[in-house]
Amino acid sequence: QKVMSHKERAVKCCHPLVRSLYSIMNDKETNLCMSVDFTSSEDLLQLVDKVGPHVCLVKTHIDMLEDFTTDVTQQLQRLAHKHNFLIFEDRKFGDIGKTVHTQYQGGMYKISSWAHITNAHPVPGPGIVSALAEVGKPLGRGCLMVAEMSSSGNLATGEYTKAAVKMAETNKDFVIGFISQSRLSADPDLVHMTPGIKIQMGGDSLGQQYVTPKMAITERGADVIIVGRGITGVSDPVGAAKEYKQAGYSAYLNTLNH
Ligand code: UP6
Repeated sequence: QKVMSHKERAVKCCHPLVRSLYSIMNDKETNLCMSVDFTSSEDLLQLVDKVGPHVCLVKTHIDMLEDFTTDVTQQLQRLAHKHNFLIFEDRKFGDIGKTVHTQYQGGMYKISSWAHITNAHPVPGPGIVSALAEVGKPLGRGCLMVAEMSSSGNLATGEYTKAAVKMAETNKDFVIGFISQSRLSADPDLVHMTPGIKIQMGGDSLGQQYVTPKMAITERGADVIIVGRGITGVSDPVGAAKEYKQAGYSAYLNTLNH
């Protein structure tokens, strides 16, 4: 199967947000998304400012912050502009349409107002996509379906995963891809993002399972690798980010030559 380059996808993909993402990936030569799972706003913003030049995407769990104010999301947007990356709030919405509509648009975090990308579990059925789209589509936002997970014993397999793929393929005006562990759709419009990545394979004590950047990209077909503690948990996060960027990008270049 012929792989489309970032450059081609930056022009040909149907969703403007996907074209922006691939154009950033092409310009900055990176398919790295950093997951900054911090509890302090200052820690988060400081690291994002340092690592920003090396990533295409910064992923947040905004509800982990103990000192959240709207200033954090304003600063995040400023840094996204400064370093040319997109913001992905890993909210993993998973409720009925009416509830997720309010959670996405309002509450304390107002996720739709600052996050270019968010994600949703397919478990409630297609109503979750229509509800989130009602909020996000007019703002040009995009959503990823959590079609597979990295944690051991997870239930996102088989028919469940297939249903998630269908939800994506039939809602491409808002759903821009997947959180997955494998290539689920041949459609180049749909972005595959893979978490559970570390240079050292293995896991943690709470069920996380890691594969290497190279495995995720060349064997599992990831477009974007999502790295958290591999970067944030080491003494030199910027050095680590450069390593993951390099590993991820050279694996991508290899897929083009095959
Ligand atoms: N994440 C996974 N696996 C999934 C979906 N999401 O690990 O299947 C998220 C976690 C965390 C990040 O919520 O924010 O990706 C992975 O972090 P780590 O690299 O530190 O393990």
